[in-house]
Amino acid sequence: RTMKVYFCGSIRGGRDDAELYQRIVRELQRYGTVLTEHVSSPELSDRGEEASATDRHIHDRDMEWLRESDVVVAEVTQPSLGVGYELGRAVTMKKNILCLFRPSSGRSLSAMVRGAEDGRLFLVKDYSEEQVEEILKDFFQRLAAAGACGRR
Ligand code: 6IA
Repeated sequence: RTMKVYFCGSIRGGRDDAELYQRIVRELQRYGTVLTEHVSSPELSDRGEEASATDRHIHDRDMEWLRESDVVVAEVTQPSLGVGYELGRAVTMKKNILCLFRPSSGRSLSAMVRGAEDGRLFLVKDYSEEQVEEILKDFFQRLAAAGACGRR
């Protein structure tokens, strides 16, 4: 079956990188079904709200998608409480996790994310925008080689 990918990116934490999220999601769609495509939506502001969806609904639905997912890819340059929370929950669920951070931002990644790297299930990759394709290709190749594809 096709791999299910949970993409994380900042919403209320700030939408500065929304365009980059779109590029990443488009690339991820080559490898599987992206459950959280809306995170990259250009129509979505940092208010991150829609009239019908309460925050509890958003949280519960996202947790269900997270449980269903085979792999979690997070753009972590723009600090976001929601992304940090998702990563913590994903660790407990023993998901394959890839965090993407751009040092060119001048920011310094949280020790709670950088320090979670274990070289196996939790990977942190410093990158620049033009490396997105290459890094994802590499990551999914390794996953396939490790037989992690499609396994829960
Ligand atoms: O704290 P943040 O808002 O920056 O957290 C962003 C992360 O939490 C993303 O990776 C999302 O998966 C999740 N998240 C936060 N807000 C929403 C949301 N709002 N919808 C879905 N996921 C969210 C309403 C958007 C609307 C299109 C239904």
